[in-house]
Amino acid sequence: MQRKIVFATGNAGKVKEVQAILADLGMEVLTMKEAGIKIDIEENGSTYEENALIKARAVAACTDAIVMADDSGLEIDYLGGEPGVFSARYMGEDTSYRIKNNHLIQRLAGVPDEKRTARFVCAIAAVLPNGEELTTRGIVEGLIGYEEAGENGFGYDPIFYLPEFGRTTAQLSAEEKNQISHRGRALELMKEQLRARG
Ligand code: ITT
Repeated sequence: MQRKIVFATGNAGKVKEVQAILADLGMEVLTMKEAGIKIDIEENGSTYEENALIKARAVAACTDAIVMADDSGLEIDYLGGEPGVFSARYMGEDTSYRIKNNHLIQRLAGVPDEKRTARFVCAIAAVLPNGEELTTRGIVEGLIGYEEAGENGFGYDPIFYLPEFGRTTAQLSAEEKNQISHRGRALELMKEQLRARG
């Protein structure tokens, strides 16, 4: 099997996590940029898996390496699952997460703990050099906090509170987050599938 993986993402926060989680696979993990691939991909799927496959297929057309992609999002039950697959586009791609996070906190003003349930969901897609396509999914359950807390991670991490840790995912170390996160779980499942194929 090819020993090189190109990870199809433009999100620097994801890249850091993915490189740490895949480190023990013994394969070289390159970003699109490092692989010299510069393409714009329209994410027009309606599920995380569809969008992850759209990204992985687009990049697989440009390289012989294994290609993986991540599509993920935050689902808030009180908001009917918003922002979900639109998490990156919520309030506009260029709007800061300080603004997005505080806006979500405002939308949950007065909502008690038991109705603040939410989850991060991550689908990982892989396209192998022989054309085989694989997907895995990971989920982590939590609550939407009352204020932002923590500087680690990225995106919605400062408002995603884990009752069992008493902290947000932005207050966890990188190692702690990767052990319990949606991305960590989905990538562990993907590693198993790759290892099974040698
Ligand atoms: P690529 O498509 O280039 O990978 P993206 O940021 O556009 O980058 P997505 O379409 O998958 O990626 O959007 C996922 C969004 O969900 C991401 O931008 C964050 O806002 C949020 N998100 C996903 N995982 C997260 C995490 O671990 N911590 C905080 N926010 C996360």
